[in-house]
Amino acid sequence: MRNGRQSDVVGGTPPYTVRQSRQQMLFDVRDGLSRSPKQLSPKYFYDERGSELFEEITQLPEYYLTRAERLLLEQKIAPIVRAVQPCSLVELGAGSATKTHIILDEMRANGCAECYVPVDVSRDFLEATAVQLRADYPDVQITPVVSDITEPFALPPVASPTLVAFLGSTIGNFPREQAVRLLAHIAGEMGATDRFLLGADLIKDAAIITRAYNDPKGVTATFNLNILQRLNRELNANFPLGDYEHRAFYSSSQHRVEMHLVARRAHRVLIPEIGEITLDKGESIRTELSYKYDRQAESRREPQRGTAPGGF
Ligand code: AVJ
Repeated sequence: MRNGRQSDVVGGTPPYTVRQSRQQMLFDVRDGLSRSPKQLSPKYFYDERGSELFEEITQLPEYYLTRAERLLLEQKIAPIVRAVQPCSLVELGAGSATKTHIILDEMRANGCAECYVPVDVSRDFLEATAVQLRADYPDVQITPVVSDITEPFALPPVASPTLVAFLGSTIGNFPREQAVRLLAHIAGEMGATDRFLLGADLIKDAAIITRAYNDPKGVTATFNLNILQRLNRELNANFPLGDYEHRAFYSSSQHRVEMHLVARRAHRVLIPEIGEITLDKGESIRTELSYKYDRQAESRREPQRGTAPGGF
């Protein structure tokens, strides 16, 4: 990897930290709730509770994404590692370490696993992951980076070649233009021998997708509502949680899931540092977009972006 831009990093020693994340949160919340329709960035789902709830989602029978990706990784990681010969693994939006084990084990078996750099917005989650992985891989240098990948981020220098993994369909949260910008930024951080591994959910039967975001146990609903609970806790807001309903639907024309919180009655919310927000009955706050990809369309698009498909 190339050296990261140090201005984006506070302090020279790991874990690297993002500047003023509370200021950023206030800015994003003020901006999102003043739009029409109102929206909140899905990156704010992942406080400690939200990360736990997401873990729970990944174990639901309806949520096929995580299981499908794990199976694919298990089946395909050997030829990928053989082709790339990576010595470092950078994992964007690291989340839990299950997939990390699959990749690091294969790297080690292939003869080189020097550094692992998990990059995530959730500091607590990252720290826990780092502790666990240091125990499992005492010979690998583990350098967590607390960073918001929706903003330009820097990476510490690590041994080449680097495999940069962006898994879990996190790319789905970004509308086309932002996704292209993010991928271009990552490409700019990569050296000539580094390679990129992307995990994205594919377009499929609408009923299967809809079910994955509307589980009968209501874990996804709780995960969705947790974003308001977080604003109540961290920004002293007074969102009446019981007055919001979880709604998630798939748009076949836009190839995306939309997740909303719908107000059951008209009300006002006060966020002291932002002001008063008014919601009509039935008005919604959009909390997430989850784009589904098309393998053919992506490989047709890739050459135009100046990257060659890896062929896996
Ligand atoms: C982590 C963004 C891939 O979009 O499927 C799960 C988040 N939202 N259930 C997704 C999520 C509702 C998830 N990603």
